[in-house]
This record gives sequence, structure tokens and C-alpha cells, in this order.
Amino acid sequence: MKTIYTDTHRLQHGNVELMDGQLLPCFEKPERADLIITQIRASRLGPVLEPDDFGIMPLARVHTSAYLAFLQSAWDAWVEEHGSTHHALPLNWPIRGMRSDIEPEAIDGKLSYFSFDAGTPITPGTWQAVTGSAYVALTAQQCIAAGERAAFALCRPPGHHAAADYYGGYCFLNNAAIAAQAFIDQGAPRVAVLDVDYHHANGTQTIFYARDEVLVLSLHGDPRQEFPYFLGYADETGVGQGEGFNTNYPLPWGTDAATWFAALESACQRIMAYAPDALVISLGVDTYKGDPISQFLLDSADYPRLGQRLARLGLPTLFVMEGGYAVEAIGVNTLSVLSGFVQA
Ligand code: OKP
Ligand code: ZN
Repeated sequence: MKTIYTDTHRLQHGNVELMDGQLLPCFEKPERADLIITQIRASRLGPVLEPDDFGIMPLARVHTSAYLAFLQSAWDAWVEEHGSTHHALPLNWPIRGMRSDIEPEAIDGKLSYFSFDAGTPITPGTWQAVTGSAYVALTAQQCIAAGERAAFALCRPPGHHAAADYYGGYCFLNNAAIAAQAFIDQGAPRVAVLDVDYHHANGTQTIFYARDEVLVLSLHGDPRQEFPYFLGYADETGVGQGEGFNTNYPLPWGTDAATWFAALESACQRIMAYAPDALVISLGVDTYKGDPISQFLLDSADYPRLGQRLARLGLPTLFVMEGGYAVEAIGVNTLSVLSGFVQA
């Protein structure tokens, strides 16, 4: 299996995020991808390739032009308005009854308009890092389109919390959605996106919510307890043409491997019934029991088993990296999923 990777991810290196009432060092940091690529290079998984440049078009198939224009210019606007080199974080959001349909002029207003949390800093290199991450996903998608059974997009920053016109949860461009849309645009009638990251795939769900040609399934911490809190409930099943083509599996804090794999089995049955032409796996390993921001209990031995189960679906499979923050284990656990897949 080929891995697509670029060092450009290092350009996204936020100083702090607001968490538990403190400014803490960002959990989503360059070391994450460095540990994963180190494991891949030391293994026999396969070659590591650089991404191609795809321009703005495939990004604009998923994201709005206003949002892309904002992301591209946000850092410069921030520096111009504040004369500051501190990283840009939003501070307030429109709630019930306030106007959420007007893009403000001031950069602080724009940051709020296009975001949903204060954990996702915009830095001098954010645009370059996030476009690089999307191109990693698109290059891996191209491998599958060219006939390969599987490919690994080592994306960083992650993408699954980003919707058509907002960022948050460490995500700016929805790499998995951009790749899924590329399959559709190349003529695939049906694509399934299965998100096994600990957090709900709110961005991916929202992007495809009204459509039946992309089935979206997400296993995640119950939003009653867990970020992103305001999406990811079991009764969100799609709308219009998309009704029945979104499935959430919210699971409580403390979920163990037995319960988690039972939910995975349900998701696999749904995927088999759908019979997609390609499968995109949003791969987070923050389900690990040692993850510093998550509350599931999967152990390292569970990750090869995940890869094996996905391989048994028998589909062209694109793995897109999402979360995972126990940095000492993230490389091993990620490689275990991929090795489990190729050895199945
Ligand atoms: C991104 B990905 C927990 C705060 C959570 C945001 C988490 C984003 C996770 N107290 N902050 O899905 O791994
Ligand atoms: Zn996550």
C-alpha cells in the first residue's frame, strides 16, 4: 500500500488552544505526522510518495468560494488588523436569535463567522499546510482511481470537522469529503465514507447530508458527552434524497473494544448493503485507551483487527488520517490498521 505524505504539514504549528479553562499547547501538532511517517518508513507497508498539486477546483467542489477566500487571506488580514504575530483564534459566536447569515468585515468577526471552536488557530502557514493535506488525500484517491486496492493519505491537519464553509476541531479543509467528491466527479455512482475517529464526523455528515450518492457513517463519542456536542446524534439520518444515507453510532465514555467492534460490524453491514464503488476511511486512532483527550478503551492489539475487518469488505479503500493524540502510540496504532488490512 502506498502512503502519500508531505512535510508541508509542519507549517501548521499552533502555539495554544483553549481547553479546560487554560491555554494549553496544541494537541494537534507536527510530531503526530512525524511519528506516523517514521513507523511507515520503518515498515514494509510500501513506498512513500509526495502529493501532486490539484489547484483550487477539487477543493471548491466541497467548500464555498467565500470560505476558501477567507482561509487563504485570513492570516494576512489578522496581521494587518492587529499588527500581531500571535496566532488567530476566534472568541465569540452567533447563538439562537443572532444573525449568522452576514460575513462581518473585521477579521475577528470573520474568524467567528467561519468557525465553531477556539481550539483551531490560524497561523502564517495554515493555508499552505491545509491545501497540502487536501492534495495528499487527492493523490491517494488518484492511486485508487488508477486501480490500486488501497492507499494511505497521511493527512495533517485532519479534516472531518470542517464543513462547506466552516473550520473547527483542528480541521480546515475536509480531506475525506474532497476525496469522496473526486470519486463521484470521476464517475463513481456510489461512495461510502466510514469515520472511525473518536469524534463525530460533523463536517463530512453536513457536506453529504442531502445526497444519496455518498453514504456517511460515523462511530464516535456520544455528543451528549463529547465534542462537537451539537451534531452526531443517532436520529440524524439524512434529509431529502439523502434520507437513510447517514448513520451515526454514538457510544458512551468508557466504551470498550467489544462494544466498539459491535458498532463497527453494524456499519460494515450497512456498507455491504449499499455496495459502494469505493470506500473512504476517516482513520482516527484517538479511540486508543491512552489518548489524552478521548474516553474509549481500545488497545493496540485492536487496531490490526480493525484493518482486517475493513479488508473483508473487499472494496477499493482510501485511508485518510484524522485524529489521534497519544503521540507515543499513534504511529504504531496507525500502522497496525494498515498492516492488518494488507495482511488480511
Ligand atoms: C479533532 B479530531 C476536549 C476538547 C476537544 C477539540 C477536539 C477535536 C478533535 N475537552 N477539542 O476529531 O481528532
Ligand atoms: Zn478525533
